[in-house]
Amino acid sequence: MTIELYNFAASTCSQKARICLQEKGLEWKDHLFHPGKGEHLRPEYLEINPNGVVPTLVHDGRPVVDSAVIVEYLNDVFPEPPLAPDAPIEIAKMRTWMRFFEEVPTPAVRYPSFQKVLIQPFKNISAEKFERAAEKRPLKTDFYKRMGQDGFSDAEMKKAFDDINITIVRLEKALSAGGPWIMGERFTLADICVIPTFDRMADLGYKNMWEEGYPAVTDWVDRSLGRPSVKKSFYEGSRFSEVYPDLELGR
Ligand SMILES: N[C@@H](CCC(=O)N[C@@H](CS)C(=O)NCC(=O)O)C(=O)O
Repeated sequence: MTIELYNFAASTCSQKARICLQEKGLEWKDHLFHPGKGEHLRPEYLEINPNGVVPTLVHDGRPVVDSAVIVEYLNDVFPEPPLAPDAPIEIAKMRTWMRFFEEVPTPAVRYPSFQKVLIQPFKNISAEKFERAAEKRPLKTDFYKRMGQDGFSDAEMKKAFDDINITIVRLEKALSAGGPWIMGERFTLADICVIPTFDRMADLGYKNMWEEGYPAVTDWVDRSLGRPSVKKSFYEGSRFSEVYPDLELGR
């Protein structure tokens, strides 16, 4: 049996897959790409992930793409320890959280990530070179073009922060009524699919968004980041503040 993972160190979607692999106690062959080198856009990689993004899991030679699908797949194929509730109605609730994370905070966190950090290499290249870089992205051309070389508009940034805020408010309600995890007693795929977003926001200097006024979320973030699986997944070099110390991001 072989498990391989194509990923970036500092990618929230890759972190989800790594946390899940760690929770399951699995070993894998790590194909660590560097975003600046463009390995994720090469034809041989596009054969296994036509979206030109990481992560991709390859299990016994068969690729599985999309982080939320990857974690569900791992939980199906390697059921122990379980990372989903037992009752179908509870599984549906967990998936509702996962869908919400996919649609709301996961896209939102890209805005401050690019605005503060990932835009840097694009700032001082020619307009033609930037255009080519945007065009190369199978699913992200529009996102790159909207960012441009000067960054997103105030309106786009506001919407992103509003979406993170909605997530915090909803989680506060759920966690203060139950906990210690999103689905209650059991740590599940729902926690895995959103904790990297919170770590990223903290890394970019925005943890006051929950530390001021949302105690249940604050405790849950600390508890999550303290789990061995999460600690191992955020190894040295998997946070922007470590990769780009000069940006003084504020963790
Ligand atoms: N829906 C995908 C999204 C993956 C994604 O957007 N990955 C980012 C890193 S977090 C990426 O590969 N970006 C490449 C690029 O911007 O060129 C998933 O959850 O796996």
